[in-house]
Amino acid sequence: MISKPRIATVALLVSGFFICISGIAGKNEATGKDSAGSISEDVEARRIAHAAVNAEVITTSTHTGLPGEGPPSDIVDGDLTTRWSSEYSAPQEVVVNLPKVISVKRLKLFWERASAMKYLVYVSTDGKEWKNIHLAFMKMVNEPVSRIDDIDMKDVPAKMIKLSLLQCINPEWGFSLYEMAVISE
Ligand SMILES: [Ca+2]
Repeated sequence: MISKPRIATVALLVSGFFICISGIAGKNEATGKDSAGSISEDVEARRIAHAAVNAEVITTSTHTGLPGEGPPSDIVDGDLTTRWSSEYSAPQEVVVNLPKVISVKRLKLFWERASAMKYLVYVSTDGKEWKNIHLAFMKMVNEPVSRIDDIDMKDVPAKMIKLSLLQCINPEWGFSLYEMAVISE
């Protein structure tokens, strides 16, 4: 008669302890300390809609094998957490082939820290004649960091957009892009 309530009390205390532990784990997720919880939220927030999503991409090389390094299609998958990496040499090229000719207002390049210090942007409506739109030449920086280049494309008509990547910020690296967002409106 006496022992049963004691067992029940112990069981309550034990279950209370586990509830407490799971409560702490839940708090960690909410504050971003739990990786599984915070990553899914970031992925949701870090998507971008643009005119080149799922377009064909051709690159002169691809390096995979290290964490995060992905195929050329990662350049236009609309996901700011996936990225393409070239072989660790320069120069390299990226060509995005849109489904049709569109008027390109802006180009947003989301670079990983292996960014291009010097590069050219070309456009073409037929893949034969190329027009140079932009030359970027960055100042040397001490600490390579990821960055976004927002380029005014002046509503140029384009079906193909080519990045001619001439010089990496670190000569021992290649180039790595999270996304090449093509903005048409
Ligand atoms: Ca991506």
